[in-house]
Amino acid sequence: KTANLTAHEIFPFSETAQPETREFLQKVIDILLDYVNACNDRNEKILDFHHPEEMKKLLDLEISENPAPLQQLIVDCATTLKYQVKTGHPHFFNQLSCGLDIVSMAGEWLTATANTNMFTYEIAPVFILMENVVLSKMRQIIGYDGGDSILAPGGSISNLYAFLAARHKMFPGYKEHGPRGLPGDLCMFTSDQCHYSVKSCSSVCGLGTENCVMVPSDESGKMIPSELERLILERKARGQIPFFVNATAGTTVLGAFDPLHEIADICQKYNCWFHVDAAWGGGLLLSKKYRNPRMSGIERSDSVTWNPHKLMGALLQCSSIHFKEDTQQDVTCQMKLPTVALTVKKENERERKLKNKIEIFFQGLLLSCNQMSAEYLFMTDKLYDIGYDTGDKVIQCGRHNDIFKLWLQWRAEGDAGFEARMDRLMELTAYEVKRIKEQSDKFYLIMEPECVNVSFWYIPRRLRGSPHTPAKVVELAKICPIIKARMMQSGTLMVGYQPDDRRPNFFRSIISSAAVTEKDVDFMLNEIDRLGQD
Ligand code: ABU
Repeated sequence: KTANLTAHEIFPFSETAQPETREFLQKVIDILLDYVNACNDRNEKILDFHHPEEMKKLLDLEISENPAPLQQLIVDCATTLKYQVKTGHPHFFNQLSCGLDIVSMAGEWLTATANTNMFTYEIAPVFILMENVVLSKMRQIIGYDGGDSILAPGGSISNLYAFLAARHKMFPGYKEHGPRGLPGDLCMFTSDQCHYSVKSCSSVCGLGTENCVMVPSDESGKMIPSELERLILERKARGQIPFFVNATAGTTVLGAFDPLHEIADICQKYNCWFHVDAAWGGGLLLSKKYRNPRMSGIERSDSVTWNPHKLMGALLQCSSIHFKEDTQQDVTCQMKLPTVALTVKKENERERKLKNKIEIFFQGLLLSCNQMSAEYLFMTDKLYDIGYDTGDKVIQCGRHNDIFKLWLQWRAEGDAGFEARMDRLMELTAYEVKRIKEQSDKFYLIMEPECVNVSFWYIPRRLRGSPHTPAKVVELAKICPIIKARMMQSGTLMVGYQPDDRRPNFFRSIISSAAVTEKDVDFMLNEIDRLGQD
């Protein structure tokens, strides 16, 4: 029926087109379901790789003057997924976000259908309440009592929110006066293994990357606390103001966890904001077995980034930033506040700081930091409690609904389900390490992993049996891109590789998909061996 129709002959253009609209959507859903089946079929390839110029020839991407028929749109949907990399396939070990959780995906479908914006309770009442419940649960798991949180578009932006809140809390004059509102030159600290978004904060927020100090890490990729202290003192001696320290709980490449208690002590000593980027490792907070000692001390932090779209398997994107600072108006404390009018006309610096303290207290740190009070959206005379409007707490206006898929998935799993999931991912990682060690003629394990990142080299036949020298490592590193290219051309497997500060290219496999089994781990190693034949 829909074959010759165009989009203007179904909803919302034609109000009588319920059957045609349903038929069109049903066809699209069939394509999606076929794709879900293919993602879960180990005989299917992960990808059908073509170079960009070749791919352009296989696709018809032009937007023409006239409307394309619905039939064409259905073909377009099928073609798009035909060439999409199946990140949910059990042989996809390439990214921190692997897998295709069916319940979370159902949530994303519903989210797309509801098509709302998360800035006000007015237009997203159920989703806003869900966000409150889930984020408050996550803060409790971190070990915060109270506090505030927000879902942000990715871990990099979550880290940026931490930076902004820290600067606002410590130097409230910046919001109004920019750099002139600062008492001096700020600097921040993070390990040399951190995610690059931390350094990006220093550039985006006007410190300059030279004032994001990279603290050396040890052999396993953990920040060295004594080096942090040494560098803080060095910058102070130069007259700078250290104000922000980022610790990483699960580094991107090696999966290392910085020593949080020792870093917290240093932050306390030098009055620095203590942020933990647990975008990657955060999921392990849900496991009694693996949470400690990795994450011990996280409860002492001022803020935490945690991405459910990584270890927890929520669909992209789903990233959260959590703050310890309580934002709820606490009636018992109101009495203790000095009676200073919030609208001081001619304020001196002391009054301004006091006013800011009071504002932060009453409104919350996030709101005080980011609020622009756009009256067309955040009216103060609405019929409901405007404390539920989240839009003025964030630097974006429109905010995607990332909560429903996570809420639905958490309902489906329960805390116990997520805990079992974390334990299983770690169990599979241990299995991979064991298999690598059992085949030490073919593989070289670079280090014992703390997370689900496994770092290794493949040893081709011609290099087997010879001592592990720097010259041999140079050769092993050259092989990584060759095998990766073969993986992509054969379409059977995807595992990432990269160099780091200490070594040239090596493989980093990630097990963060609930679909992976021991058989898939064996497949990965056997396939690398097959593709690595000289
Ligand atoms: N933001 C970290 C994602 C990188 C990765 O998947 O390897």
